[in-house]
Amino acid sequence: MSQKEINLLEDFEQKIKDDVKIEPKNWMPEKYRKTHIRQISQHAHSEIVGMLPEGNWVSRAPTLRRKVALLAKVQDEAGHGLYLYSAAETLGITRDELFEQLHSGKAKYSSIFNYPTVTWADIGAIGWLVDGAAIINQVMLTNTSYGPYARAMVRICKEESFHQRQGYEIMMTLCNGTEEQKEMAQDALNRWWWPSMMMFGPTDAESTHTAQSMEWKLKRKTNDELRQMFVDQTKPQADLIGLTIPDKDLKWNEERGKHDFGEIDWEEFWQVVKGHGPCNKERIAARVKAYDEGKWVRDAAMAYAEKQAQKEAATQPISKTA
Ligand code: FAQ
Repeated sequence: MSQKEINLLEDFEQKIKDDVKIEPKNWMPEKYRKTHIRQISQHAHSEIVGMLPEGNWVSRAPTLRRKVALLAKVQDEAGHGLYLYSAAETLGITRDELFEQLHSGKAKYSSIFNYPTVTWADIGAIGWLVDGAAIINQVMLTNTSYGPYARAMVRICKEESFHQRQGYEIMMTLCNGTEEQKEMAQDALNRWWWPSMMMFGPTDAESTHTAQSMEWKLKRKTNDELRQMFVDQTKPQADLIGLTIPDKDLKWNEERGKHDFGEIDWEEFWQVVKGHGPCNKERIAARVKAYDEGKWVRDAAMAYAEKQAQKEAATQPISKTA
């Protein structure tokens, strides 16, 4: 390493230590750049793939009010994808490259979106549990070390918080309804609980990236710490609406001041991550179709931008171009 590189590295490390944000034009180690492209793009992919299971219910929402709220939520997820793809692009990768990685299976997206939404209660469970888990993970990211990622997360968290409440309100309404509606809510909780627990990723002992990401302050809390927060937050919410979390080992531990909980089926988690979940193929096929069908829109926008640029160049005063 040359003296210049040593100085740059020292300057970078000092910024991390002092909680000064790293910005796109600042020098950064190549591994920091690559790790951020990996995580931010996987996060962006999760947002837009996450639109699919919910989009499935837009036309079947039980009332106009529910339809409007769900439509707004699905549109929000598209917006989150856009901020995050833009943040990833500041690290020197193009949007097309990112989509290619998603479509070819090179890039991951959250395992949770490979499960089907079979009843209306699933929309409640996704808002309550999936957005609930997402917020816990993402609040810490508002304080992450890379500036564009941290700033994107501030707005995303505000919107996720609305999503979580609309989901919980759906569950609450079902629980206050008929016996059949309450059963539907319990059935959705039974199916979504464990996949939601898996969203936080492998245990700290198995996590390949946590140690380095904590050092860079990309992550501020580990996978297991966040999972524990999720359990402690969600259990009283389930109690309040009379639902039972499907985990016989879940109980309050007085000594730890936290809940103990059962073992996650890690075999299922890795199968889903590797592409063998119930809906992996369907999700990727839907994304590829949307990308192909949107080609004319991208082409038209590019042609318009080029025309505008030509017009502007032609009308520029001579003094400016000379
Ligand atoms: N699914 O070493 P770690 C949302 C992979 S957004 C699939 O622990 P890391 C909003 C991981 O990539 C939900 N793969 O990795 C919404 C790595 O593989 P790689 C998404 C997973 O990065 C709501 C390997 O396992 N949120 O829900 C998963 O330090 C409703 C080893 O793992 C984010 O992306 C998983 N669950 O920690 C939208 C938040 N977990 O890359 C619509 C930002 C791990 O080496 C509707 N991301 N893997 O090939 C993060 O905080 C982190 O990336 C973690 C994983 C915590 C997800």
